[in-house]
Amino acid sequence: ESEALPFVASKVSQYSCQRKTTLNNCNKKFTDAFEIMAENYEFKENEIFCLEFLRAASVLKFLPFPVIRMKDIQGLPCMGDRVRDVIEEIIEEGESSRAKEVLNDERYKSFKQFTSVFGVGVKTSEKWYRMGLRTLEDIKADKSLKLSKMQKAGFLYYEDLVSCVSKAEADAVSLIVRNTVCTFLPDALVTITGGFRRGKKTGHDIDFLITNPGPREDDDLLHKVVDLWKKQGLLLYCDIIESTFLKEQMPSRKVDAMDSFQKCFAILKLCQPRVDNSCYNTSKNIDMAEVKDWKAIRVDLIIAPFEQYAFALLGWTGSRQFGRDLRRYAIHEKKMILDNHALYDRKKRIFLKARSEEEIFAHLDLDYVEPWERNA
Ligand code: 8DG
Ligand code: MN
Ligand code: MN
Repeated sequence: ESEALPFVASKVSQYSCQRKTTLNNCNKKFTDAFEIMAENYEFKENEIFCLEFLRAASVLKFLPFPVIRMKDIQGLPCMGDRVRDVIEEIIEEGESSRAKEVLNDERYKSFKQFTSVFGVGVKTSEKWYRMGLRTLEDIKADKSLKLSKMQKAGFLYYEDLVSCVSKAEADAVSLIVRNTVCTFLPDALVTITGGFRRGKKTGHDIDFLITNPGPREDDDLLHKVVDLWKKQGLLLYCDIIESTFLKEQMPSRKVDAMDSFQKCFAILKLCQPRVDNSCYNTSKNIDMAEVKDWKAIRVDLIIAPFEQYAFALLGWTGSRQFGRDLRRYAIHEKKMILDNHALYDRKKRIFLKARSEEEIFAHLDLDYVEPWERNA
């Protein structure tokens, strides 16, 4: 391949879609602190400060060397005063007192616990916190609280869902998803997206994008798939969101907009016989029937029309920061609007078609960035 070029900080783009960010992060000490700061601002609904720290984290994840002096960040984008203060302290003291304060903050600790439950976001956490509730035990003990169906499932399968999904589990679920989808649509294309497509070894869920090449469409596919899983006893929870996409709909300018695909947020029961502990079990006299031999796994299924597949794939592969920067770059540098459905050229007033992610990057005059280089 090409020769390694000397690193020039001032040439680093402020947009992560113009950088290649693999999972080899040599500045984890800094980026962990930034992510704590960002999450705390997210809990306070301070989007500006939250994004400031997320952007800074993304720049340092890209850096091919560990930062050891302030001089190392000279000329880099996204290094505002708040960010520099944290870096300076970590260089001098080995840790950030601000990040440490956040970790010890009562409000942060409560929000962190609350949002770790499937179906609980910042809004719900805020409500519970205002009611004086602080821990998950408080929530479970308060019988007057009205939990949504999603939150009930979140509490019911809590232990399984907070333990990460492994690559092996993702592969096992992938087989189930492919098999079931192909029962109804043999030509359907099922692609793992999200963190696993970016090469991550673990995830909080598994994301699948489903499309059907060719003319045949099946609006009932998702319903058929979950109905079969229900019959097979594999479905622990599911919430189907119907598509709200309108033909010729303008792409959304919002950098964090939700898309309008038909999708399903599900919890699957993955059967995984435990390693043979019969010796231990007989000696302790544990009935094997009581040993749980399955794990609850969060699965997202997204259905995209074939013409929108490349846009959906790009959006759902993430990372979230990479997606935000793609959209921001498209608007500010290209006068184009990109979302998970389409790309619109505002100067030419036309929609730019694409059958692959490569074509979308080309429309935007961007060098292609491989999925495993999108860990911004
Ligand atoms: P993880 O599950 O391993 O924790 O990470 P991830 O796979 O990157 O995150 P994710 O929350 O599962 O979402 C996958 C990507 O999809 C993420 O980078 C952002 C993108 N995305 C959209 N629309 C939506 C949406 O409506 N909800 C979520 N959660 N993500 C979305 O394009
Ligand atoms: Mn995911
Ligand atoms: Mn997901």
